[in-house]
Amino acid sequence: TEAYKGWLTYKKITGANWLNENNKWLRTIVVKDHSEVMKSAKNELVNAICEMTDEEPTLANAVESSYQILLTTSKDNNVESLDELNEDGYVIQTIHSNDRSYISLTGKTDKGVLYASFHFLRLIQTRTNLDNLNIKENPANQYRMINQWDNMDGSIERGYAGESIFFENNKFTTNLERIKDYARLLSSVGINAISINNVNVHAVETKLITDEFLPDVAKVAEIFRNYAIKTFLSINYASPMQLGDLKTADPLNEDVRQWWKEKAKDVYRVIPDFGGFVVKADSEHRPGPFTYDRNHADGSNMLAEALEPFGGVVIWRCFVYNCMQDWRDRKTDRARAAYDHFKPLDGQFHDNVILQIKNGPMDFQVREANSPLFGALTETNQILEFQVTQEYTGQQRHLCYLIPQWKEILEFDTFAKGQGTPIKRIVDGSTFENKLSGIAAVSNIGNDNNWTGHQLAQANLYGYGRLIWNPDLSTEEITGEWVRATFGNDPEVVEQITTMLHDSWPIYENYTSPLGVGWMVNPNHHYGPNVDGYEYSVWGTYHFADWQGIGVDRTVKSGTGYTAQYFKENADMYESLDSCPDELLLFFHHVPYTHKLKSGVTVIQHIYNTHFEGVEQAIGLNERWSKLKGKIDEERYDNVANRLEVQIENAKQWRDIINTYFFRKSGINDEKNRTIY
Ligand code: BDP
Repeated sequence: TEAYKGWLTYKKITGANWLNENNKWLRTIVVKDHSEVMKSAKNELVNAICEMTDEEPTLANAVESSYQILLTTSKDNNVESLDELNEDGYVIQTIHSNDRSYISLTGKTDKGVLYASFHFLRLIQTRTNLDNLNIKENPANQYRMINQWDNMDGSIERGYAGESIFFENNKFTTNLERIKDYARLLSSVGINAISINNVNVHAVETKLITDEFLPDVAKVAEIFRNYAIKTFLSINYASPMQLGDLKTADPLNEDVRQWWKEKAKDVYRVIPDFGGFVVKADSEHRPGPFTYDRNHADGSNMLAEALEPFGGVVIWRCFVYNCMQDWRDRKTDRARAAYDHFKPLDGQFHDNVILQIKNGPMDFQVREANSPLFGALTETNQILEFQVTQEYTGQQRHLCYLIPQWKEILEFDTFAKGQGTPIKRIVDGSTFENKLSGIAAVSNIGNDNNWTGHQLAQANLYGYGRLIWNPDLSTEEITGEWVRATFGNDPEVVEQITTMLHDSWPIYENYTSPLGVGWMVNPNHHYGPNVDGYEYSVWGTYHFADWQGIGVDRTVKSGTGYTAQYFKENADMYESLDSCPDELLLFFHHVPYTHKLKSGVTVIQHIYNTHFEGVEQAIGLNERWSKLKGKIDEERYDNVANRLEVQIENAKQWRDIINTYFFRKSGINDEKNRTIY
């Protein structure tokens, strides 16, 4: 169904105009070399063109007549600017030479040709005229990665779209077709790396790097390889002990080092192009080097040495903080943790270690500050981590389009090398000339027929891939592509869905936790409102609301000193109440409810206003969607309609609980006298 096909829905082209003008190009495909990746490119083109035009293109080995599509990595085909391509780059060009015209999809490597093919299909989906194409693309980021948080029992940590497509009953799935379709979706937006199991590695997944499971991993890796995607595994730092071989996992112990070297050999014997290990260590009760009084450089470098001979890398996560802290001690600030742990180690990591840094210092909140580690690490490979799965942003029951959020983050100026050092230029490796760099994100898919639970949540996966390929793309461009590829070109459909997507993040922010303070969710599953859910617990996630005010004082002057982790311009901006932006006010400051925001209203009135508005806006989303009844197939229509109902109900709960809580705490009336319980 179309729900399943997602943006690779290739509907038959109706309305003769476009087809009449362009069909001539689509009848023959010339393939110059025959790697597996090249075959994937060819198959994608053949199948899609067939579906869209009802004609199966013929295949040829050489450009003989006019009007053909040429797939090639070779330079001898009149295409200019091939030298400007990087490994994954490509050129799409309509070439009119003396005796013939053809469209060349040229890559420096076969990967580029595959990406070019998907791009070409997108041009057809969006009805672009093919007569004079001249497109050159190089991905900005080298690693463009997806992290599955899948467990081998089939469950998915923070998964909201069914069970794992990789594992069931502590085994690998036998449904390899579905994995292939996932590879197609990922590759079509340029994703080139995947880790297939949860960063929290339990007993059974610890065995993924043993003979018991490596042959299965190899099968999956082959599927992904054919779509130019490298496979990684999350490993258990304590594997040498857990797998029963050693009594320690001390990174400086010779036996431990040897053990990992042997292990790496085992893995690469079976999967010669294996990507490497993703590691969550010393975080939320996971084992790590701290047990042995070693630091994270010791831990990651040991693994890096083992992988180095095979070209593998260690992706070491910076999500390290004390999750057992004393909440009464207001000095321990979880937001400080990643910087405090990793900044002092800058320069000590091997050059096949990559640190993976979450976008914010807390944990994927609807709004939080950006991690001050970006810009602070000048001699360390790094990738940024986003969360596509909507753990804190409505769990795919609510509509929350995250591209605008990610854009803001990527555009944020760190001032690391003076003005004009945005995060996107740090994580693409250009600012500090990192050898390895890029972006990763936690996936939002499962085995639901539509992959993402909420049909429109597919846009987050699509947009993630497109944005990290080219962070300079605008939200509008990305949304436009996705909506048209997924739902077709009916202007009413395009307009309504585009507007819904663009409005959705601010709407979600409105009715949930205000002004950057975050949290206020139910503990454990993190769905729905619970203002004090985490307030008196050990996790380090507080709002400090009392009868007078709310917010976390992270200033140097009177708080945790977190603001000092930024470069001066940003440190000053956040430190001062006057210049701290409204949307992050409570992330950085504790203020009275009567404090006036830059918007002119008081904090308490802002809370009331946004919570009332948010619900109205959620209702508005539903009204927009209902206009599309009959214009979209039932499966997709009903899916979204049902979820919007659920969203509205839950938004009302948020509104009522948040407003009541703060009304009772503060005793201050709503200026507009709306009902608060
Ligand atoms: C948090 C999740 C938790 C993850 C953790 C992580 O609540 O399930 O294990 O992040 O990133 O967002 O390691």
